[in-house]
Amino acid sequence: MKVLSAEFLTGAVSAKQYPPGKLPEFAFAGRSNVGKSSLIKSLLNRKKLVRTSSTPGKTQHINFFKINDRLMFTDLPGYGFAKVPASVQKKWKKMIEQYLLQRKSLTALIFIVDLRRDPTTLDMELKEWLEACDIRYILVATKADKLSTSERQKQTKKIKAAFFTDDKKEFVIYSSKNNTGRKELWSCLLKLAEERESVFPNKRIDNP
Ligand SMILES: Nc1nc2c(ncn2[C@@H]2O[C@H](COP(=O)(O)OP(=O)(O)OP(=O)(O)O)[C@@H](O)[C@H]2O)c(=O)[nH]1
Ligand SMILES: [Mg+2]
Repeated sequence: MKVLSAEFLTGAVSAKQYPPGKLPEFAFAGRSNVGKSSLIKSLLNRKKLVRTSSTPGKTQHINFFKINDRLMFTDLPGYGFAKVPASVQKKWKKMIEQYLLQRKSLTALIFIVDLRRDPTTLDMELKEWLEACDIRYILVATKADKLSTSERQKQTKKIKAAFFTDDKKEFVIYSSKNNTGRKELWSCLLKLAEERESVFPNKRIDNP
């Protein structure tokens, strides 16, 4: 797969700083250190991405990337990192919720969990909130390379049981280390982007 271009546009903390929302947009969210930035890099086949850091809890903005003039990706701050004070986490939560509720071009959220771990209370709170607000999400369980085949199956069952009551929801097992799941996730993203474009043909899907 070729390397896709990712142009860093801006890091925003409030709606007035968001870039224009003209393209179908996908946001990447999950617990701190779960592998959000690695997943974006794996999808784009890139080793580096501006504005990603190896220090957990460092992503404090909503970082907007334009992908090949076709899509937008946003890397959201991770939640639940113990070293980030509760007051800051509260501020981030508000910032993320505002973005998810207001961003009209948001096509789906890529909700990332660690395949090795049982979903946390914070994961479940986000799930409930997304469902209550009717925000579409694709669940991605990453770091699959760290598990054996039988452990993968066991964890997949647990995660599915925690998230879904039926089998119809979008769910992808991923590894950013060896790119397991990349093709599947891309086809899911492109399908949703096309659906979105057909609803808004040649139309600016702008900020509120
Ligand atoms: N083996 C393996 N390691 C991974 C995978 N995804 C991420 N990692 C590692 O997990 C650590 C955290 O990954 P990041 O992509 O920085 O996580 P993040 O969610 O962006 O972290 P914050 O932005 O700080 O919330 C890094 O050491 C990555 O190399 C994976 O699929 N397999
Ligand atoms: Mg990150």
